[in-house]
Amino acid sequence: MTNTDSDNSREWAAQAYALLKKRQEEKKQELQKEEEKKQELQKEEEEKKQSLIPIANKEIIPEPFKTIADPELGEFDDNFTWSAMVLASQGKKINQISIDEIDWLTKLRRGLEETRKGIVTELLEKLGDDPLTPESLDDLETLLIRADVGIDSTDKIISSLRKKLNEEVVGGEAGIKFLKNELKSIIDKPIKNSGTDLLVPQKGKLNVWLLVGVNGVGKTTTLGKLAYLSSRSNYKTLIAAADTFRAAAVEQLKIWGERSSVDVISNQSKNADPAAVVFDAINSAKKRDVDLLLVDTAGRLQTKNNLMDELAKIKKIIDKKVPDAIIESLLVLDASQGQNGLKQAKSFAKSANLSGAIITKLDGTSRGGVSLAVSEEVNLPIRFIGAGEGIKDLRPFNSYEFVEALLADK
Ligand SMILES: Nc1nc2c(ncn2[C@@H]2O[C@H](COP(=O)(O)OP(=O)(O)O)[C@@H](O)[C@H]2O)c(=O)[nH]1
Ligand SMILES: [Mg+2]
Repeated sequence: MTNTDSDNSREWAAQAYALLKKRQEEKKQELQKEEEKKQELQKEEEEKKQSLIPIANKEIIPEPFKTIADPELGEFDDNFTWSAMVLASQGKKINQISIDEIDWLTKLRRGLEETRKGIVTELLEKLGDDPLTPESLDDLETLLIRADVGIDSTDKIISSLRKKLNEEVVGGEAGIKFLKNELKSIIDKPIKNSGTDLLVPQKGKLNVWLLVGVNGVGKTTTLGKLAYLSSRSNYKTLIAAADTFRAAAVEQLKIWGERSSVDVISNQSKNADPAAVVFDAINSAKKRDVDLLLVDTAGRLQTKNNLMDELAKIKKIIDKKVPDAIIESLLVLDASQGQNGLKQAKSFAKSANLSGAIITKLDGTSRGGVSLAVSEEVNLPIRFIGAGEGIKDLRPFNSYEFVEALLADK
C-alpha cells in the first residue's frame, strides 16, 4: 500500500466505522422495542393465568432461548483501521463489511503479534532506514526459522530475496512487500493445486468432513465452531461423535451442538466402535437430507496404527453406504506446537490420505510460521484457521489476510 492509498483507506475506514456504529444503534433500538413488547405480553399472560389457575398449577415459564450475541463495535482505533484497510484492499465496499469481520481480523492480527514481532519488528529495527544487505538476509533467515516457517520455505524465500538484491536496491518496506508476496505464493500453491479456493459443502450431496489429529490439538472445539459456521450458512448439519475413547468427548460435543442447534449422533456404551457411530450418523444424515456431516475422531498418538485402521474403516463405511459422498479428511494442527506439529502432519499425511489442514491456536503463539511449513513441506491446503476458544473464533482461510496479519508493519 502506498501513502496515498493508505490515506484514502483511513478515510474509508472512518466512513465504514460511522456506518457500522449507526447500524448497531438502530439494531439496539429495535431489540429494545422487541424486548418491551415481549415483557408487556408476558405481563398480560401472567395476569390472565393468575386469575384462572390456582397457584400450585402455575407453569414454569421457560428460559428464553439463548442466542449468540453479536460482537460490540469497539473503538475507532488502529485495529479497526488496519482491519478495514485489509477488507478494502480486497475490493470490499463500505456497506459490505460487518463487525464480525472486523472483529476476526483484529483477533487474528493480535494473535499473530508474537510471531510478527519475531520476524518483521526485529528485521525493521535492525535495518532502520538502510536497504537490505546480504547480512540482513542472514538475520532474516534466522528469524524465519525461529518463527517455525520451516527450512524449505525459508530457503525458498531467502534465495529469491537474494536474487532480487543482486538486481536492485531493496529498502525495508519494499523488502516486506516482497516477503509478503513470497509467503502468499507458498501458502497458495497447495490451495491452487487442489482446484478449490474455498472449501464449502457441495449442495445436493452428502459432504462428510473427518477431523483428525493427535489429542489436544483442538479437534472437538474446531468441530463445534464448524457446526456453527455451517448451520449459520444454512447447510443442514449433523455431528457424529466418533471419538469414543474419551468419556467426556461426547458431552463436550453436545454442548457445542446445542450452541448452534446441531444434533449430535453418539453411542454412550463403553468402548463403542467409532465406525458404528459413523454408520448410525450416515443413516440419520440420509434420512434428514443433511448437507454436511462433521465427524469427530479420536487422536491417540501411541496407537497410531490402530488410529489409521480406524480411519480407513470409517471411510470404507461411508464409501459403501453413500458412494457419491464427498469426503474431506482435515488434519487439525496446533500452531503452538511448531515443528512438533509439522512432524505430526507428515506422519498423518503418509498414512491417512489427507485433503486439507486446519490450523488452531494461532492466538498468542510465536510459531504461527508453521502454517508456511505445512503448505510447503506437507503440501496441504489450509482450509480454516482458529484463533481463540469462542464459537466465532474460526474462519475459512484467506491467505491474503493471513499474510497481512503476519507481516503487518505495526
Ligand atoms: N487459545 C485457543 N485454544 C484453543 C483453540 N482451539 C482449541 N483450543 C483449546 O484446546 C484445548 C483442547 O481442545 P479439544 O478440542 O478438546 O482438542 P481435541 O483433543 O483435539 O479434541 C481446549 O482447552 C480448547 O479450548 C484455539 O484456536 N485457541
Ligand atoms: Mg476431542
